[in-house]
Amino acid sequence: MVHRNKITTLTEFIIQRQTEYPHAKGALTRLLNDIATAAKIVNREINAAGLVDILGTVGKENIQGETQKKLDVFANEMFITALKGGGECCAIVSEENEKVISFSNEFSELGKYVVAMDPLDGSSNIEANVSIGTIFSIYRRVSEAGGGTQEDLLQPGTHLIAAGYVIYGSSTMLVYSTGKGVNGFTLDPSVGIFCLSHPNMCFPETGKIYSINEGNYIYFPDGVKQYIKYCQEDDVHSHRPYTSRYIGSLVADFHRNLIKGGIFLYPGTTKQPDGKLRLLYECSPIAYLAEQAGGKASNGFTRILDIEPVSLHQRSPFFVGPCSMVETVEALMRKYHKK
Ligand code: AHM
Ligand code: MG
Repeated sequence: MVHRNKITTLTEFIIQRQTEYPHAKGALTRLLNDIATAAKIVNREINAAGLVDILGTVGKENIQGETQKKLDVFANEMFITALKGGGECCAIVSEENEKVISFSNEFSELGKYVVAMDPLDGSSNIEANVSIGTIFSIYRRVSEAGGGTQEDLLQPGTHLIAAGYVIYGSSTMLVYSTGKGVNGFTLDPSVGIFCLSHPNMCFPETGKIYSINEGNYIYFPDGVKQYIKYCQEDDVHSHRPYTSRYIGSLVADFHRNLIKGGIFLYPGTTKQPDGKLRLLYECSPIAYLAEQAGGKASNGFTRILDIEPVSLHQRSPFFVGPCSMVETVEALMRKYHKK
């Protein structure tokens, strides 16, 4: 007789989790389902990208001065539509839009959550068929009523209610946390359902991978240069030299490091003192997942989740991975840079 393990779908899983909160009314469950539905549609479009004329740029630049790809625009619109239509979210900040998108229609203004998202991260990789991702953060609104405001979105990561990412890779996965560990779901494309495949994801205690764009080495702070030197030294006990792996797609680099054990670094540079990655929809949600998986995330001196955002698209240096690896970078940053 063939014994099969019971399949747990994402929908079943989030409903089960909701029962742990006796006063919950299901709004967060519905919001997560809205995100999952949009992700499936974006996934379908990404898979078709090589077949239809959707690759390439729209020709416009987004507010960061980067060329927008057609799929960025599509993903952005898809998530906005899903979140607006779902009615649980009253405002969004997206990498693709300068200002807060506030839902003030009769239906959505009841939403008690706000979402910060990067609808398609790593989009410079699209043409090369390299993994890309969606990153999202969910906060409870702080304003009383009406459409959500900037104030609702400028919250530190310590206020996060949930965060996650979707990785569009060799298989598509949704990985999320509501503050009780991290769980990963793989999309079964034949039936269009996310199934629990990676329960209770945890960082290995330490790792052997370091991920950084070493092409920028000349511009790195000395603490980071010293850390790279440390990674490349020969030391049997700490399994050094480490392996260098860098995709250039935050979700894919983080996902691999979470599974295999490794640190991701995007430091500030002499050219960009705050680095490249955005606090609200890249660093904070990934930091939240890292902590929930037993790891750590820092800007070199301060815990990412403790940073109080002052603007929607602010950037932050970012170091994330197993605690021991991040602490080694922090020690070198403190040694070489007084703060
Ligand atoms: P994007 O949001 O414009 O796609 O940029 C973010 C991406 C991250 O996924 C990745 O970690 C980083 O940019 C790579 O940057 P670089 O090419 O400078 O190494
Ligand atoms: Mg991005």
